[in-house]
Amino acid sequence: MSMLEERLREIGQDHIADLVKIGSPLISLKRLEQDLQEIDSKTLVDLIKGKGMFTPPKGEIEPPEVIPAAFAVTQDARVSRDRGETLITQGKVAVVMVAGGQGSRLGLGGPKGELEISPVKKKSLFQLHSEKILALERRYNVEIPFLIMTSRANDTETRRFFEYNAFFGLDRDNVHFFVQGMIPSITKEGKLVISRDGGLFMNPDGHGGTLDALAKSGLLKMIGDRGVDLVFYFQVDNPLIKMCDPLFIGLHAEKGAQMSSKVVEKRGFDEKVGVIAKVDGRTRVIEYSDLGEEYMYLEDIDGRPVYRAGSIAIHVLDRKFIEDIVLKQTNLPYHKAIKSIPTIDQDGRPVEIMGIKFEKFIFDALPFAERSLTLEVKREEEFAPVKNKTGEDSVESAIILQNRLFRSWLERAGSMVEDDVKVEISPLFALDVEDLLSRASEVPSRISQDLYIE
Ligand code: UD2
Repeated sequence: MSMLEERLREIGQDHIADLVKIGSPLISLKRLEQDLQEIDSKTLVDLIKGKGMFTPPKGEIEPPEVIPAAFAVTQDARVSRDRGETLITQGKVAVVMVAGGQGSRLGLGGPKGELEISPVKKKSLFQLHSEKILALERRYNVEIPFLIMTSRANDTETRRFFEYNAFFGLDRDNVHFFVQGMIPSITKEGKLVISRDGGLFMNPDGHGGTLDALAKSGLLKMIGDRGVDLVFYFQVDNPLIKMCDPLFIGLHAEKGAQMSSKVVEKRGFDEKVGVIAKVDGRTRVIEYSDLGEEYMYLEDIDGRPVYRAGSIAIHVLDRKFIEDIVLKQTNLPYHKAIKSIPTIDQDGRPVEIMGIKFEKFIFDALPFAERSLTLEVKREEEFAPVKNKTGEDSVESAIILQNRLFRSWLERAGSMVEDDVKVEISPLFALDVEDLLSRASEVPSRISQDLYIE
């Protein structure tokens, strides 16, 4: 019996071992071996047996402590912002962007980051994020390592896109790509599924896979060697991201937090986002589907949801905290989803079956933090996720929101922007409204046609 066949039988996958034994053309030994290398036997057996799965927290749920958005304009905020700026200037901060998703909900073929999203110039998400980092590097006269998590499906294309666009002006030596892990799907009976290319059907292991992938790629060590203490984490699909927000970083450091989160007020009681809550004294994200109605519809004295701190997937993590999680092999739990899976039937014909996909979520690291901080920010200033083709959280809405924000900055700088005119400000001209106010004399006093300011 070959080693491969033996391993498959050991883990109860006789249906595939039999095909290997007879040398079936449905199987590619190379692919199968490669796929099985992605995952150790113990994890695989755990998945099949349903071990290490996420279970909704059972402890006492309480509202979290949240620093309100209004704090940003106080005197205290200035002190925290200064602290954040100092940390960035000292090179203590690296950026991690998760971009493993394929944008399938958007009908996109390639990486989501290639989506053209800015209102006038139609810059891609990748370009916007890169230019924000470049603007920060210039502002603070520092090099900021930019770590981009891709997945098997989009890694080559993502690298190619950055190469082709000359890294959008960034020093290519500071841009690092790392590929997230893959995890096999199984049938409801616990059987691995053969993929159409003769290996196993696998999917990316979720944004929770970031921590392991950072360690495996050697990049966690690399940033440590460079003196980085903090990781600013965000998702590729938000063009309004306030990159390395010094206030957020400063507050995180002042509190000695290990992992911090940004939130926005939920649009209503039942908006489908995870909320930050305290469970048994530890801060965590509770997914929409796991928050019982008794909590979801709970009102405060102003009639607002008590659990309104909607997570927008922006975090600061201590590098040491990540190291701890990885070194102690604190496995983040797997969340299950029933999905349609492409495979082949006995005769090699393509079919779809319903099976179980597994994913890990980054926010499941939160309860491991002894200290964490939650900062509320204004949705219209920092959050315009691109999830759908049209309607809410779409390309359309993200363009409207960016345009609206730039218009508000220009109006504060004394410019009159006519209705129905689109405006866009390059991050390299002004990263925020304060930047723009300091360059108000360079801004036209009246804007009557679409304008890109660079
Ligand atoms: C996520 C959060 C939701 C809210 C929202 C904000 C979960 C389960 N929910 O919703 O609470 O914070 O984001 O926008 O996370 N990604 C990878 N690899 C993966 C999976 C995802 O890199 O294996 C990236 C993906 O490219 C994207 C981001 O993670 O940038 C979020 O993925 P999503 O769009 O599937 O998350 P969503 O909309 O379920």
